[in-house]
Amino acid sequence: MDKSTSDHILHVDCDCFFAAVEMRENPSLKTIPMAVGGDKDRRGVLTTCNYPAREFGIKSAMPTALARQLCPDLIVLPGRMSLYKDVSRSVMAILRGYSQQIEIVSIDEAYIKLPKYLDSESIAETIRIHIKNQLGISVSIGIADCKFLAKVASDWNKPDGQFAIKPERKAEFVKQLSVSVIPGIGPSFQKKLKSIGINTCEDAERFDLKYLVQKFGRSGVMLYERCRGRDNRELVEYRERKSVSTERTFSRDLINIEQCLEELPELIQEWERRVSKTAWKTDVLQPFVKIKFSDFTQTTVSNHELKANLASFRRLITEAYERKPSPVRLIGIGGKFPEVSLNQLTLF
Ligand code: TTP
Ligand code: MG
Repeated sequence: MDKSTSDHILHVDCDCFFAAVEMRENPSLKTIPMAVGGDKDRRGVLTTCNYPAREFGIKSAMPTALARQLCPDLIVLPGRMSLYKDVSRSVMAILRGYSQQIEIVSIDEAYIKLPKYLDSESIAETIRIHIKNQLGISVSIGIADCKFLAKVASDWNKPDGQFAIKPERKAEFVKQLSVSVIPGIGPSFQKKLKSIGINTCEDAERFDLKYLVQKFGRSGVMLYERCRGRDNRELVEYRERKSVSTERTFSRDLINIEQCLEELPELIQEWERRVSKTAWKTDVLQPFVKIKFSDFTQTTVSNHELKANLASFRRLITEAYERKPSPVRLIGIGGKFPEVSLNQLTLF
């Protein structure tokens, strides 16, 4: 049993992601230097490369022509974004199986939160094996009590590894970190910090909050917190949208069903406008309605056998009203999306 006092944050990052997917599709690429990116003749750059290519000093965002100078045998593939997106969705679906609290940060990385009583290190190991067996690519995982340190930790034993910053080792671990690993501290900020003698988190810890704020404003507060290993940012969760609805509260209560039905065309117009911003068409949605009466009680009616349109909304409103024929102060209408598996959703 883990004795930590706060929940665990896991940062999961795929190893050389686009290249890993290409190596899965063609295993003969595994041991030779390869990259994914634009052609050198068109002044292209690389998106990423596999680990054998990294031994030549090749990196993401490097011009392809330069990469070929470093490694003349480098294989450069053009890239297949829709395949990478598919694999990404599968990675995220697997992670969601381990925690409902998930923040998808980019195509190949996400944070998940696990309750403090769980053994985060063995779960991380299980996740790595699960992803490898099911998808044929590897991920690295960092474990800590906050996002910033979990992200630093996922780089520690990359590729195909994991690293946990245990609460009792945290202070010591943070001290030796270069301030450059703190998200939000870019090269120009780093230069300014260097000029006042700050290279590591331990250096930064010697400056008091007032000084850092006067000199760097909000970034000073951030530096003050991070160099002590503190980061209280919550996960920004991606929530699947399940329905689209709209409602209206009337300035004067509606006193019979005819008045209620008269309001429908305008409500539907607004609702259709909202639906048009989603991937769905109105007639595949399952209609539901809500009525709030003047005594503030409310009732909802839905019917998954109907298609959402004027006729079905009329029918549901009538049904709702008849449950309690009394003055109405609010009407809401909506449509529920059909259930689809996670793999079919477009996340990006
Ligand atoms: P990263 O996680 O930054 O890199 P990576 O997964 O390739 O390698 P690592 O093992 O170090 O994590 O980015 C994820 C993917 O995003 C990467 O495979 C390709 C794409 N990408 C770009 O398209 N352009 C870029 O400049 C970078 C950095 C990444
Ligand atoms: Mg990655």
